[in-house]
Amino acid sequence: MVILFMDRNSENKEIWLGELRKNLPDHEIRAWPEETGDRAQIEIAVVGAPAPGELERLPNLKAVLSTWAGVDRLVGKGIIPDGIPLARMVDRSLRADMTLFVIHWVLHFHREIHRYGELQREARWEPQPYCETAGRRVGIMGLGVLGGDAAGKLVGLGFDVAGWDAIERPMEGVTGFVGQDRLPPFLERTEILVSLLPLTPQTEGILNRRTLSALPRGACVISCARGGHVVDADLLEALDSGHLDAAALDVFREEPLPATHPFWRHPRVRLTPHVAAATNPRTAAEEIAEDVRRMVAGSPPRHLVDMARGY
Ligand code: OXD
Repeated sequence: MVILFMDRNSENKEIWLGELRKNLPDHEIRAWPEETGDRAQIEIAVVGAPAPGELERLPNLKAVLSTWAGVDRLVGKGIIPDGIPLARMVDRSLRADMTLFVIHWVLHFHREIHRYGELQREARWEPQPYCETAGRRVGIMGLGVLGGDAAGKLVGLGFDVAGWDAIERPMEGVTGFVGQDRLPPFLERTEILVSLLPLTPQTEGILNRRTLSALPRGACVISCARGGHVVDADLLEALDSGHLDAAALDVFREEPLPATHPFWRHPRVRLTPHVAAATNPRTAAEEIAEDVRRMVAGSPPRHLVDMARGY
């Protein structure tokens, strides 16, 4: 098969091409735009950020494989030609990194490290009230590949974990809350909230004044999926009023986050530049190779996106 690797801004282009060629020695891997060649020969596009309109120009395209776990930049934007299946990236390395990132912040907030940081600056020796791990209520929004992994590992560490999702995804040890109606009780019991939802029209702005105020006073928020989940002004208000204790933010509506954004200097915000978990070309190329082999054998790729649902 002829496979086109398309990414307008991948810093890792050469690494990706090397890994794809290593894992798919019997297939031809071309780099967009310089090696595109005869467009009619291309059957699979492996895309990060494809140029708008480019995929429409591939008349024999059979599937688009995303190098990103989140496909919100591809769905509903007129980028994927009608009827062409899109698969999202499920990369074991990205999943493991995301889970470690989440665990880092859950432990940080659980053990009040953010508060000790403030106290240290004022040379105040003030042990904070003890909360045993089994009594710490963590809530994961989105129990898909990433949220499910983080939830399972947090259960393993002994936390009291609940998960909220639009669809039922039962998990051992995790108290499940399903659908809009069950969002309020999920929030009411959540002291540390982790957002690992896909970004869709239904989840856009889901962390807003109403939902944040449903969290118990002193709750902490970890946002590491998409910045579009957060209504920035509402989060700032909840932090300023003291309703929320702290927020760890890795993703933003605008990236890079503009230097003037109040998140940068907010004393209760811990901020990282969208680094929680990136696709690792070494492991991800193995996943892409597996999907290509499936397609050669006449099966569809795995992890197909439901275009109507948006993930
Ligand atoms: C992704 C990401 O979706 O890194 O893969 O945000």
